[in-house]
Order: sequence, then structure tokens, then C-alpha cells
Amino acid sequence: MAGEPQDDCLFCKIVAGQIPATIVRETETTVAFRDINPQAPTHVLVIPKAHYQDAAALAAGAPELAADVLRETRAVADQEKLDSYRTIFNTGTGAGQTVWHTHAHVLGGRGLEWPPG
Ligand code: IU
Repeated sequence: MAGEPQDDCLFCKIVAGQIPATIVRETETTVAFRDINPQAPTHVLVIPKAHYQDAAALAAGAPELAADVLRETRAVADQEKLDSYRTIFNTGTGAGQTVWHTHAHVLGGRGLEWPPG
């Protein structure tokens, strides 16, 4: 069921504290932790605690929670003292999504080119 924890989901396990992560912020509804394979000096993932497979499912199923995630991307950028940063939701295999629990990448701390690869 949408929003319920999934046994085979790595990010649900991070939310549950069953596997370690370097958590930088946590709210009632979200967790933000450092990406294990950082692509910039700051590379943090913001996730909803509830399980939605991608940003589209989150926006459709729980718009308030999608807003919480977006607010937290700003909070991470402030905490990391980033003036400029990029927020990315990879959605679908062709766009590079590899973990099927919604996550916003927050990247900053270096110049970022456009368009992305
Ligand atoms: P993607 O947008 O689904 O490709 O992003 C998944 C990210 O999750 C990717 O940047 C991984 O480095 C990151 N990640 C992580 O931080 N911790 C993990 O245990 C695993 C992936 I698996």
C-alpha cells in the first residue's frame, strides 16, 4: 500500500535505523542523509519517511509530504551554507533512478553545469 514501509527497500531501512547513514537532518516526516557516493562537496538525499517509489507517486499520493521534502531541501542548503545548489529527482530508470523510494538529491559546493548528462 502507498506510504507503507517496504521490506526490500534500503531507504525504508535507513528510516527504521536498521542500516547506518550519516543523517544531517530529521523531521517528523523526512530524513536527510549524505549520499554514500557523493557527486559534489555537498550531496545530501532528502527522503520522506513514508515509502513512495518516486517523486510522481509522492506528489500524487501525498502532496503535503512532497512539500515537506521540498522545504527540507532548502533547510539542507541553509545548513550546508550553500548559496547555489541543485535539487534533482531522478524519476525512472532512463533518468538514472536506482533506488525506488523517493529522494531529492541536494548538490552544491562546486559549479554545476547545465544541461546535466
Ligand atoms: P538515484 O537517483 O536513484 O540514482 O539515487 C540513488 C542514490 O542513492 C545514489 O546517489 C547512491 O549513491 C545513493 N545511495 C546511498 O546514499 N546509500 C546507499 O546505501 C545506496 C545508494 I544502495
